[in-house]
Amino acid sequence: LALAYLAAALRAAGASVQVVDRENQGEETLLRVARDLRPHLVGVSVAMPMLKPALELAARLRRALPDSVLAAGGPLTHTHAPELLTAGGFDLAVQGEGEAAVIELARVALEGRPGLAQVTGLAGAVLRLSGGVHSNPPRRPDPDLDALPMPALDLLPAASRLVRHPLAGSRGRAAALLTSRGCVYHCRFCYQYPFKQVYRQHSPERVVEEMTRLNRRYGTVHFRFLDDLFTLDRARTLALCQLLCRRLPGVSWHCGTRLDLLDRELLRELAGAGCRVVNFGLESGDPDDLARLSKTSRRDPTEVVQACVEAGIDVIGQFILGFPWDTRGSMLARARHARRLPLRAATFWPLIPFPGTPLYEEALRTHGEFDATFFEHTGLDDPGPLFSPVYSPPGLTRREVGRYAAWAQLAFHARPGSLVRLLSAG
Ligand code: B12
Repeated sequence: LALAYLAAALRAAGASVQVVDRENQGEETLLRVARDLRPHLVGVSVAMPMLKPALELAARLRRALPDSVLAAGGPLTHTHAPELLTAGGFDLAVQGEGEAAVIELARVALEGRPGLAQVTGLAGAVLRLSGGVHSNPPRRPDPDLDALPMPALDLLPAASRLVRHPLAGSRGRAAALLTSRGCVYHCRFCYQYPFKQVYRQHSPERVVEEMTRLNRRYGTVHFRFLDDLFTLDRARTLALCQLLCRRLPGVSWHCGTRLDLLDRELLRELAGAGCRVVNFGLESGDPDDLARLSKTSRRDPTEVVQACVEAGIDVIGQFILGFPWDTRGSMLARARHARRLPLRAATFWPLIPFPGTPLYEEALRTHGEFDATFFEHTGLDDPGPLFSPVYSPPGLTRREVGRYAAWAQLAFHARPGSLVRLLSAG
């Protein structure tokens, strides 16, 4: 979505834009397009699991396009701008939302790399100057999301635009959408960056308009809402559901939210408007764990999950294993708690303490096994840390945490009832 939002902003400003999705089209295609096009500006979107591949890509782009401006953006620029500039050879890193920034940057880039002298005025830019790495004042989050053009999904390759999804039917494809940006909570495992902490939302009209266009153009009947907190504003959620019932009956969708942002009436409305699945980061069933994660909720998970099921909405629960204070017993208890909940599916993730999160600092202080620079030597092409843990609490090895996560997953899904629920998805 980031690429599609940036492309839409540039296109609305009159630029000619080409998007290449390295994940789906591969790096060779990306480099071939870059060589053929010789663009003024190449922007690369970087999140933590992509640091290593992004640095390697930047070096190849630099060799292929010595005169183009190379810019990095995305969540990682908030903690790793110096690395992107020095190890990666990016000309600059842009922190914060990119829609306005990329237009200003494109104007500067028309003059090629010498024009970069002017980006000293670009809010949110971090760049190399003779005196070292220099950070401009921060960029303010865009206050009016509806003023942003809709993401230019038409510029993405088909495979990135829509993905297969069980709820989209056998031939159907699902589209991703954001109806809000930001989050008001501060869970200690989550990467917090300035613009994420300012919650803003699209109007229900704009959301339904975007869905209607996707439905007409691509026949999309299932939508994935990627918001951090889809139901934070109850009144807006209700208004959105009512509008969806009137304007797009028959579509289905799924979203993610918190236990304490749902009630029975809201659940009825969500279900009536096409919500089929809600995804919760449940993390743990033990209130002490949740307090240590700064993720307290006064709601009982069993009661909320049951209310979802009664409303006709399936629930997927995400759990974490390997907190700095975890023991074998506490991990087993967490897996047992998950099995007692009427969930459609559950995922048990080994904790990845990401730099920029309070849990990273805590993991460094405990004397567990911690490959604290894992992101420097791994990437999505090598999804090791997503499956084999980078951290284990004192008294446990990383391999053990990985085995507990695999076992918890198996024990959850190998039950006959759970298998039936999983296979009947859709
Ligand atoms: C949807 C999502 C997923 C999806 C899809 C991921 C994907 N690859 O598309 C799934 C569920 C698969 C997922 C998985 C993971 N995710 Co995730 N995910 C998100 C989420 C909720 C939304 C991403 C999104 O589309 N945002 C909307 C776009 C518009 O925002 P954006 O990407 O930040 O882009 C804006 C700016 O950053 C900027 N910008 C971006 N690129 C560029 C480039 C240039 C040149 C410029 C100028 C500007 C610019 O402009 C954009 C528009 O304003 C974010 C949290 C969030 N709210 O953003 C986490 C988030 C990106 N995920 C995160 C993590 C940690 C993961 C996992 C590693 C989790 C795990 N432990 O397994 C995995 C990694 C797998 C992977 N393939 O990447 C972290 C990344 C932290 C970091 N330091 O990089 C985030 C930020 C959550 C968090 N707060 O901790 N994720």
